[in-house]
Amino acid sequence: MLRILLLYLCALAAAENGSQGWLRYAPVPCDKACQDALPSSIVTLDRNETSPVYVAGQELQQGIQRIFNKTVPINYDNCAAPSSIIVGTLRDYNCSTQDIPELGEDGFVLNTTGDTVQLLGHNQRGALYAAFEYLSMLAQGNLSQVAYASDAHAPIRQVNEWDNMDGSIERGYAGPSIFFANGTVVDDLTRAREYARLLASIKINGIVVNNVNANATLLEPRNLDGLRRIADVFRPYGVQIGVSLNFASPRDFGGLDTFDPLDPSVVSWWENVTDQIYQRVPDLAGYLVKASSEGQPGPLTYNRTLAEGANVLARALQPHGGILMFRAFVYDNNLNESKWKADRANAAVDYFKPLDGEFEENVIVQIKYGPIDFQVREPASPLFANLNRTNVAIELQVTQEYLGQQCHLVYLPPLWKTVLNFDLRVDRKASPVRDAISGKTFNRPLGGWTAVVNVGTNSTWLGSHLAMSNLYAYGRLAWDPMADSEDILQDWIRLTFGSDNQVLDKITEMSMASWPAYENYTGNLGEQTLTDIIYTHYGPNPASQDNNGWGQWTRADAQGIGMDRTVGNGTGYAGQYPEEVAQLYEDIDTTPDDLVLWFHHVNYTHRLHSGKTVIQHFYDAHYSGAETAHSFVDMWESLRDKIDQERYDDVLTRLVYQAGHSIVWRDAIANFYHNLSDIPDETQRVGNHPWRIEAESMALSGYKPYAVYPFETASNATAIITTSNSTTGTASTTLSIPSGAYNLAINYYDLYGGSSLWTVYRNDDQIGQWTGDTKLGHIPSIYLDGHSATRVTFRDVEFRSGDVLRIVGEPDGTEPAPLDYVALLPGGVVD
Ligand code: GCV
Repeated sequence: MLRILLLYLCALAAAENGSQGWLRYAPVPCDKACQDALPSSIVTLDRNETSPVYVAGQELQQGIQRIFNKTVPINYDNCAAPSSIIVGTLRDYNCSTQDIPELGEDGFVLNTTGDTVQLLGHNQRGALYAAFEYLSMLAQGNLSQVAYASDAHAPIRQVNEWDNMDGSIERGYAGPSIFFANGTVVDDLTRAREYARLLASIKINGIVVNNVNANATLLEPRNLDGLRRIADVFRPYGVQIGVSLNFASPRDFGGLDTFDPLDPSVVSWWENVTDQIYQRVPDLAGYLVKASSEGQPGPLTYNRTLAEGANVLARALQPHGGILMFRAFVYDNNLNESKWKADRANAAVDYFKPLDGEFEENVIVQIKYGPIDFQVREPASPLFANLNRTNVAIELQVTQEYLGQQCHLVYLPPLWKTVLNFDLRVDRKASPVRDAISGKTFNRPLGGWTAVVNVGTNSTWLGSHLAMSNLYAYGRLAWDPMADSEDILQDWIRLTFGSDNQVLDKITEMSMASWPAYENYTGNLGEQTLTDIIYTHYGPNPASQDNNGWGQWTRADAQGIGMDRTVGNGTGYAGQYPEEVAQLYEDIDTTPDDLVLWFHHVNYTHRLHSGKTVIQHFYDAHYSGAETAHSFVDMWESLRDKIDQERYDDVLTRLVYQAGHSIVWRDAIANFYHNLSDIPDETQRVGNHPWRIEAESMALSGYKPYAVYPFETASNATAIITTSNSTTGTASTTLSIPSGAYNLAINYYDLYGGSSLWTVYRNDDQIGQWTGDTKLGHIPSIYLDGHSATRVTFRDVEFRSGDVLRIVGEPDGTEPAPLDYVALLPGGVVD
């Protein structure tokens, strides 16, 4: 019995469910010389169990135990011991007279060159960061001698969670909240503590725990008590919590008859609430506010400026040392597309530039990286160049709202770097965006970073093992934006999957190719992602961009496409940049191809710098992107023997899905613009699928044809569904193909509302079976469309001419076992 229990415990210990993220601390081979070189004790310069320095000591002890199987004792007052690791603040460190460099807030020294390993922080947080950085070296088998000081790029390094009080998460793809359920804070904050640890290890120092579309019930006394518990969990890891506020709370929650920010009763209401929060959470980082945007209340309701609204909250925070993150994501979502000069992209500068200098000193304007909304490619927000008397922070998105919702591998740092490194040429001088957010460009005291992360209860945190590279890299870049995307990635791979060279190479290759591939098979040339902006933000729906008030327009018609954002003839957006950049974008000849449709409206036959026409670029990019996505499957499969089964299988399932969905994207976008422009693909791939058999052309019994909307999300615009919700459908066809082995791909629709069962036969032999209930985490759809369109593939199936291929679909719930087409693909063919 004991033996069985031990085996069970070992299995649990070895479970690779992703919950440890990059802090797995897997064993690293260590011979006698290596063991001898390991420190023999840890000196922790703080005994307080809730202090980050104490936590650092514990982390070091547990990490070394797990990596090297060595138990290292912890002392609290023995700084002279040779061969020890000393962790603490510079103030508490008085063991050596050697020169220690000046450090900034949260900075640290890491020195392994002397008798002792010094992990010394400017403050407690810095000491903890040094400990995690040292452990990261050890976990990668790096025992080299290093000595350096490291300082933060900017003081604000936060994550935002869009968690709702009922436990759901807006744009979260990894299950429900780790903080809230049923209107209040959950009792068990174990996962919150593990998250705090992950964040501290990448030097994140703040977390806003609730959705910017905020619910005022957060301010109920029981919830303020809950916030106290959350803060208690994050504090030992040096992470301060913050909260999102609903601007109408004084009226909707407080019972006042107004939320006018200049009304004295509103001012004192906010002061009183702020005092109550700080009584429970004395080190609250501050507030985050989304005001007068997308239906959220704000000061504009009372004809007060955004600055007047922000300042009331900022002043309430000042006595407590708190900061107000005020979002620049303010725009009119009822714009009129018939007006050539209307442009949502203009909104942030239009609203905020006139207010520059009017915000209190503890306000930080939080600006999304691009002027629209986390698209696959956007130019840097011009607001970064337009606020020189206001603190600013950049807002990135780790959660992949418009970028595949963690069901597509998309390594994001290369995208982020296009913005961070973009030179705004303020006053004709070098002024990359990263300098605006650190405060360097305009000599501002505060500034920094935030990213919407939306972790959930899924053991992998983000719903996908590989997506965690984005969270890791976000923290690394917020500390040092000059760090190389690929170097960061490789640290993450070693920490997450080990140091095998093949593993390193393949995951690097896939990840680095992933954003370009995703851009290729979604939206090109600065056209935005082309996902469905009205519904799920997931699958393709290019038509949804236009003819509505949201302002994410492409202005595509039969002749051309693109937003004319020039000053000369368009919306004037290009003129929001400093002169040199404005000129660059004003002129189509100097606008880079990858943003040409962002800035210019052109005919489909317009020739790019690359020499291709716009339309041919669309076609080629989509085919090439889908091929790259398919190559990820092969790359991952080459690692079969090198990755534990649990993670290998999980990742493979997702990559196979992504490969199938990339075909859905490719065909939808290519067909849509082919249909609109009537310009054929030079290489005749679009609309020409020799290996496909349309489901509607098969012999049907219990199935009927169904016209899919949007048309481009079904091959030949048509699918089949069962004739009723309880009728089993059969679709069959007699094959006339050369005999041989084929990959049998079947495109179907996986709808929310049922788990249909499909079975596929060759004559009377069952080839396989699947159900329509893939729970990959993206927002599901109740329709047959580009979100629900899915592919299953059976590999290397032998067929002979004359064989009958038969698919039997059993509907379930409201899902009528929909089928689009089958493709019999010879090896190597992607279609
Ligand atoms: C939290 C986009 C998202 C919304 C989000 C909003 C924002 O519009 O789709 O879900 O709301 O951005 O950033 O406030």
